[in-house]
Amino acid sequence: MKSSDKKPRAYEHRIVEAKWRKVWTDAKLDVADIVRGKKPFYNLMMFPYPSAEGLHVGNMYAFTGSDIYGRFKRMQGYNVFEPIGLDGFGIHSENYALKIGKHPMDQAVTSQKNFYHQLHTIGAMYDWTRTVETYDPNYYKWTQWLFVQMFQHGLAYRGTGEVNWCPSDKTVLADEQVIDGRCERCGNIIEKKLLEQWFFRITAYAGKLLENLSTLDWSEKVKIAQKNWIGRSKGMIISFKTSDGGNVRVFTTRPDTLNSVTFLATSKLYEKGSKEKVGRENGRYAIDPLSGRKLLIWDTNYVAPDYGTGIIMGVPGHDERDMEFARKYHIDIVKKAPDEKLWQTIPKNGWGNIHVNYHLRDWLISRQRYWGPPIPMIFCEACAGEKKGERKDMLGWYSVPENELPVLLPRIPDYKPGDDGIAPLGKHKEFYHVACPGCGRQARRETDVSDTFLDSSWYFLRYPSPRLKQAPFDPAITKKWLPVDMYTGGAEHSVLHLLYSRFVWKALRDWGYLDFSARGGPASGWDEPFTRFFAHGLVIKEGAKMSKSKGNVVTPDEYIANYGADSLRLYLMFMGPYDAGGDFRDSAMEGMARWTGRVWRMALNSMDKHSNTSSANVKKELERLVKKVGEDIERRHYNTAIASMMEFTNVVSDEKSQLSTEDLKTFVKLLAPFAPYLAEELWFRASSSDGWISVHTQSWPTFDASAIQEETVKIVVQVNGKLRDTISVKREAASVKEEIEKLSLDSDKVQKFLAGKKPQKVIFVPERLINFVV
Ligand code: ANZ
Ligand code: ZN
Repeated sequence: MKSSDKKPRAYEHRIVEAKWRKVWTDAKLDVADIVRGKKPFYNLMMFPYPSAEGLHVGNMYAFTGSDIYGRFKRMQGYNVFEPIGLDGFGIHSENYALKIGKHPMDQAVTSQKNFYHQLHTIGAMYDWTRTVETYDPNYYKWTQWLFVQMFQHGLAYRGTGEVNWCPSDKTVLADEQVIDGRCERCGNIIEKKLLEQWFFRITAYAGKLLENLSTLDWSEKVKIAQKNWIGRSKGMIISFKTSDGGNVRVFTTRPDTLNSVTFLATSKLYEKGSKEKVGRENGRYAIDPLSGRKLLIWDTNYVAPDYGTGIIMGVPGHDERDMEFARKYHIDIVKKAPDEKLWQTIPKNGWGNIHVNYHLRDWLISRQRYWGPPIPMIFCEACAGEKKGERKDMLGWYSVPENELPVLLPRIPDYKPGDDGIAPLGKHKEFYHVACPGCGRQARRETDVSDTFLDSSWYFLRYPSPRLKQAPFDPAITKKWLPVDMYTGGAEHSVLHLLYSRFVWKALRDWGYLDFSARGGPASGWDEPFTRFFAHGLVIKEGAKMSKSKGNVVTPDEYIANYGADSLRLYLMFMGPYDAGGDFRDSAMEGMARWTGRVWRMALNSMDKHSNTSSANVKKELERLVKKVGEDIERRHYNTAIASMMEFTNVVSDEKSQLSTEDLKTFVKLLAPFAPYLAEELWFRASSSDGWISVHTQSWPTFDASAIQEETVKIVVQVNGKLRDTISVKREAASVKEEIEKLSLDSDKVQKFLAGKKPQKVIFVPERLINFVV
């Protein structure tokens, strides 16, 4: 491209954006040098799931914040890999297809087109040569492979369990997908059903999943959520002798209250949901090892069958729940002081031992739905009868041999879920009739599909080598690019996706598929898929959560068309700190578009003047800006970075100010991660050379720390958003709202505009601005 192409005066975002998209694509600007690139930096954003026509601004908010960080890292000299794909299998996408009455396979094609089209426009530096779609057979072949590995390593098993059944979605849900007794997706009340299902033994990793949390650089609230979900409890299993010559074991976290035990309780009458405690005598009694007294055993509904041993010692004197039960059934209540010594004496006498229990449950992996990877397992009735099978503990079951993967999801017309708990594929003999891999006789394929969270538990391993045929991921490339350096996504995934991914990662490592020993071993944090995780906030629309039913979903398309992708990016990021989200308002969006225009004019002005030096105030302000924007990006306070850039344009717009072309270019670099198209166009115009070198591959500006150590700070004072005065204060005072408020109100200029009225609201931005609203 030649400098002579540098054309129009007005900023025409449509033309500029289209132009640079093409130039960037042709130059492969955003294609990471996966094999040779030095200083790899894997900047990952949670991939979207298509559950609507397209993305809304909430998605764009999330993607933009992640992209700014990636662009910043690239300018710091890293080889940044920023991939994108679609989590397109699973209940979200299937429900959407069902709703609009389209076959999920057809809808997937439409969704992919729409989503990718939109994602092309938002100005993110995606490597479009490495997309991953979970419904692509080349991808789910390896999701199935992962299932087979789980099976072969004893981590996948069949279990009959009381499962959460959603009568509306007609499927089984994992505990994590039930919120306050209701389905996470549709809000309907969950029923309980006894069904045989596939589970992954995530509980085998409970201890490691918990321990490693402390090594992670993650948002604290997310770590706490995982910690609570895993729920470690240290206690004791105590064994009581029973009247029929046997014994029962209880789990307690309070062995020190054994001296107040008055009964034992089982979970025989357990049912989730009932509030009123119910019990009946079991007929047997146990012996209190301390006093030798008889303790009645009660069958109750308030002890959970799948926690601890499923039996408890009742200590009404110290435990609320036991108290309620004891009152109702007139059981003795004893309240002796807890005895710390019991922690030693109980094991010393052989009555019990220390035991650590976790609240985490195994991962229920099967779904009686259509839109997912068929579970790659085969059951042979004949082999089961002859006590044969791939695993001794699961007679009759065989995994599909690797060379027969993928088990393709067939296109069937009756893909809707049924009321009977039978998966749609279970009505298709041509699918499930298969020869037994063990004996060759007729056997039956599993007809359930796997949970979407399995699809997304490993996609980040696939991204760097997405077209690889012979393995799920390339070992050498994986070694170079993983773990993910920065992961960004919604806090709502704190316990689901983020826990499953960690589990899968640890399992793969234990099986020998991941080797990071050269990078320092588990203790240094390579034991984890996501070194850093940042939970972004949510966008609301004029005070309300964006939702279809409220009709207030904002799609980015019209805003991009009207104002340009850069203005929308800037506006979204200006709403608040990136982890706090913000309220989307049309009027504020327009304000941001005006500022974009101001930047454009400021830049063109500066170029027209060809000045070699900036005025002193501009120089100084720029120095501070470089420091501020870099630091703000690092802590994802994009809003204050943008506010500082706005202030810079204010300073430059002063008549006495001069902005040299060199300093303009520095400003453009700071702007580049936020407004990639505008910055590229300005960079191109301001660069003297004929050859084009992207602003996005320039190095991030540095600053002279000593020049910034000034003592005073200027605070802008506004009345109703209009500049009325500026005051200089000591840096220490510049963040103290009360101080600044007092000083500002001392100003005659401010008093003149307040005109005797009392401010209803005072908006304060530390070290920057105070605004009195009257
Ligand atoms: C006696 C006792 C005395 C208890 C006391 C508590 C307080 P966490 O912290 O959640 O692990 N428990 C054990 N198994 C249970 C089950 N399957 N269903 C319902 N409750 C169960 O809780 C452990 C405590 O919850 C155990 O300690 C037991 O009651 C109860 F002053 O034993 B405790
Ligand atoms: Zn067989």
